[in-house]
Amino acid sequence: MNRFSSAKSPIRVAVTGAAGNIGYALLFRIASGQMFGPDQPVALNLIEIEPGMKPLEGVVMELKDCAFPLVTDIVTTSDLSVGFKDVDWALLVGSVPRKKGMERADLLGINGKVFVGQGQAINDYAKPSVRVLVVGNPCNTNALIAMKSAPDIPDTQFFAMTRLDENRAKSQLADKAGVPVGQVTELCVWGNHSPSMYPDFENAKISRQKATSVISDEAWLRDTFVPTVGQRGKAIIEARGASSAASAANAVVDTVQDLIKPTRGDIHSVCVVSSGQYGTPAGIITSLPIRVDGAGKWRVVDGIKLSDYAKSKVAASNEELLEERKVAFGQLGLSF
Ligand code: NAX
Repeated sequence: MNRFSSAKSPIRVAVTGAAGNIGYALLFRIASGQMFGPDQPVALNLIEIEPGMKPLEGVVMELKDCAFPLVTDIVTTSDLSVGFKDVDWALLVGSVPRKKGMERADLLGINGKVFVGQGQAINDYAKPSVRVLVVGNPCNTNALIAMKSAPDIPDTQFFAMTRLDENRAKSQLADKAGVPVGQVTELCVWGNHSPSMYPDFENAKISRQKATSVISDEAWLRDTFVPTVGQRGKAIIEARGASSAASAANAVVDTVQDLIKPTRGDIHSVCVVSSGQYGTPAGIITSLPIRVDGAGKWRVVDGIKLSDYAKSKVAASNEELLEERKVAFGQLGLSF
């Protein structure tokens, strides 16, 4: 440890797909202290597949050239037993993208195999207290597969990311209402991280008032806002010629922060294993409203009233997750 670091022992973080677009935006945020705090040393285990190892060398050169005082060591590897060794957090970002001619079922099967291997390695080599956040798509089902492949790690330590969708939704509402985005609170995205997700505007608040009383144009909320949030990733690809990376990395930082800090007042959208709350199918990893208590334990917030419209949107998104599970588990020979 160098002379600028605190006496805290480092948090060891594995990042898969470390040389990819999101990895490039994410690693510098972790290393600078934005994820775990300005006095928390971090050790980085950067995992890539063979073709990614060379670009990863370049990323590591840049990380070193930042001379981040909090970074205690950096491991680069394509060996999962090395990459997940003793990690406190596993951020599973790498995933095989859908290519031309590839069916959705093919993608579920190909990535499914990857997440079986990663889940098994996490089970065998990570700390038992490891927390796993899956970003690589289809992230809910990939997280479920990793969870099923890691029987010794509690299911409650597996998450998938919908915080980017929450942030996108908040920003859309803020723009429409003409307020700073920080005024939009209690906005939960429900369901699958896919265009079927439901950003619950009916329970959201704008400047502490019901969002629907600030934005009374219901047709806009249902027919413009909801699809805009669901299609935002596609719109970014069309405009930028590349998929969202900095905002995705930012959402990874937000999600980890949400999970390590006690929640004050607000709620957060995180995909967690359902135990049937709000009629969601138990056993799938779906986005739900959560809060974290003072002991660092997350719980699904109860008492949120969903309208029949909201219930039908949430149910449709969860139906999609059941279908993804059926297809992926069928191909992998896993049982529910
Ligand atoms: P890139 O294609 O730029 O990078 C992916 C990296 O992962 C590559 O460097 C590749 O070599 C590596 N990789 C592939 N398979 C691997 C494996 N088995 N082990 C380790 N590394 C592996 O994609 P990027 O833009 O970084 O996106 C990464 C993933 O995030 C994609 O699946 C993407 O769809 C997903 N996203 C998820 C979001 C979410 O909100 N949950 C939003 C952003 C993003 O679309």
